Amino acid sequence: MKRILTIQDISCFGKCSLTVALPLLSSMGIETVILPSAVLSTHTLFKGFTWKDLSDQLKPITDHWKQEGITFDAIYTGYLGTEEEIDTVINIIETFRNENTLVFVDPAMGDNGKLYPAFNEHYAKKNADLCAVADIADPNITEAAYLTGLPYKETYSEEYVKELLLALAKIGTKTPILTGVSLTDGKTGAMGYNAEKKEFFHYQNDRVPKAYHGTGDIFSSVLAGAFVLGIDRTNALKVAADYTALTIAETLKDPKNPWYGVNFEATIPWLVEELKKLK
Ligand code: PXL
Repeated sequence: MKRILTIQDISCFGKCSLTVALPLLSSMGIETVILPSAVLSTHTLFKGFTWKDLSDQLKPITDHWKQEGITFDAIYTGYLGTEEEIDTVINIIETFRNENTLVFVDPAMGDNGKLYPAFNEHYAKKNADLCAVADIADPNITEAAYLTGLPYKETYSEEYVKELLLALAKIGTKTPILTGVSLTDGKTGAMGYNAEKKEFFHYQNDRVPKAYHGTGDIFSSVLAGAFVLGIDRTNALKVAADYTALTIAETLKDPKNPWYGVNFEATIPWLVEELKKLK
């Protein structure tokens, strides 16, 4: 069985970060080791959330794992918290990485042209150091603009998407993948760039007309899991994008659909079946 380490916060309530990554990766048949970067009462779109930074725990926990000889096939990072924490996480990656380890970075820090409430531009720039050591990084357009210093655009052409991808590759990411890319009306998806082979690739599906919090984490978890399972990049993008779209559609069907996240629990059986076809 493959083993992945995922480093991100626990938002106790709110269906994002570790509370979606752990169940999704486990249901994909991957042993999932978690390293919580912080504990919050809810995600930061709720008012009055509590936040306990766990930066000082990362080193002692990972030192213990090292002593135990624990290794990982992949390391997947998500929402972190502070600039110092990003440095600690880079150290952890360097300590545990070997030539076969997949390093997947989701530089979760903003959306729709804005940073999440807990972050500023300096933190955003610092994330470029983490993306520099990534095999794969999957920012959305907002995050890519902050990472690269290129302007954020609401409406854009394929050229702009490619420009962002090339700038991300320049930072050092081997295969940047931009999420939330819409190249045709009514469609959305992702476009990637393999810097070594100089190849662009993309997948688009029908846009479900509602934005939900936590869908970036769902997409990243399934995408990271698919790569860990050795699924090729086209099918990895397809399963992650289709699962996310299906989950949003399923959530909209629920008369009591939660504003703060999606009903990913209801669509896990689809994901499990789909993976059987791809493995
Ligand atoms: O879904 C990204 C995310 C993760 N963790 C926390 C967040 C957010 C987005 O706002 O607030 C704590």
